[in-house]
Formats: sequence, structure tokens, C-alpha cells
Amino acid sequence: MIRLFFGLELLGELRMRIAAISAGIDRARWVAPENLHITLRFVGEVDEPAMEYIAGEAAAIRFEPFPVTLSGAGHFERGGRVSAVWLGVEPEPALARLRDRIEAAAVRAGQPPEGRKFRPHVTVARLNRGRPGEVRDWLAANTLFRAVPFTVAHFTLFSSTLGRSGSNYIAECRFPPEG
Ligand code: 2AM
Repeated sequence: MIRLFFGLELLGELRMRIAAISAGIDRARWVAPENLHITLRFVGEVDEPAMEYIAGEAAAIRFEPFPVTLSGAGHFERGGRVSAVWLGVEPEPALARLRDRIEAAAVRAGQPPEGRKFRPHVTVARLNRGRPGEVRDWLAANTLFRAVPFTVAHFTLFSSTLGRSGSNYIAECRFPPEG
């Protein structure tokens, strides 16, 4: 079995810029620069044939390149406790359309529909039951974060494996297929 998700890779300077703000919250598990990404569609554990179906459907998706801009910061809570802090993504209709097409491709490949609303973000750190007060300063410091836009010309099927120091993500394939 292999744990999969579709997402957008972040590159060079943007990674470095986020690494530079990856500090200042006690007990936070900061995402390593090479693991920073925007999730488009979480798939979960599938077997090899299911992965082939999913990749086959995704390979048919064609789209015009579009800009993505990271902007603002926020957090997720579960039961009043902070589980993650993240950077936001400026609304971009082409991004929402791409996400919808990947969702449709996953469902055509036999995956159950995603119930959650799409809230594009880049998770910067995860916490175990953080108190809201612990992330307040980080959020205040990064609420005006705004990155230089980057152009999205492909999306990526990532696999995720659990290592000693957290998850590692590997780009299994990029779509549209290169070459
Ligand atoms: P996160 O960044 O908000 O934690 C790989 O695990 C990616 O898939 C992560 O970026 C994570 O989002 C997302 N993810 C993990 N489990 C998920 C789930 N059950 N439903 C939706 N997305 C999930």
C-alpha cells in the first residue's frame, strides 16, 4: 500500500523564504523546506493498481498555466487546540478549477469523493494540542506575509512515508506528463 496525495510543489526561493519564518513556536514540528507544498487532493492509502488508475485519470488533465500567490497566515484548530499553522493562498479561479478536475479524476478512478471544502494552504508547522496563545505571535508576525507569484504549469502526485523526523514526500509523477 502507498499513501498518496495530489499537490503543488514549492520551489527554491519561496521554500527558503518560508524556512526563514519557520521558528518561534515552542514544541512546533516545522515542515522541512523540501516538504513544503499545497495539497490539492488527499487520496490516502491505495494499492498499486489503484495508483495506476488514479495516475491514468490524472494524466488526461490539461490546463493553461496560472499564477499562485501565497498570502496571509492562519491556523487550524481541533477541539479548541491548535493542530497546524499555515500560509494562505490568494483566491484563484484556475486553481479551484484544477482542484475540481483532480477531484473528478480521483472519483472516476474509484476513490470516494472528498467531503471537505477545499481550503488551499501551505502547512508550515504542526502541533500537538497547541494552545491558541502559543501561536498568536507567529500569526501576528506573518499575517502580512505575501510572496512573489509563481506559475503553476504542472501538478504532482506525491507519496508520503513516515520517517524518524516526520513525513517525507516523494514526487511520484508530474502532470501533464513531461517530455
Ligand atoms: P495539511 O497540510 O493540512 O496537514 C499530506 O499528508 C498532505 O495531505 C498534507 O498536506 C495534509 O494536509 C493532507 N492531508 C492529510 N490527511 C488528510 C485527510 N485526512 N484529508 C485531507 N487532507 C489530508
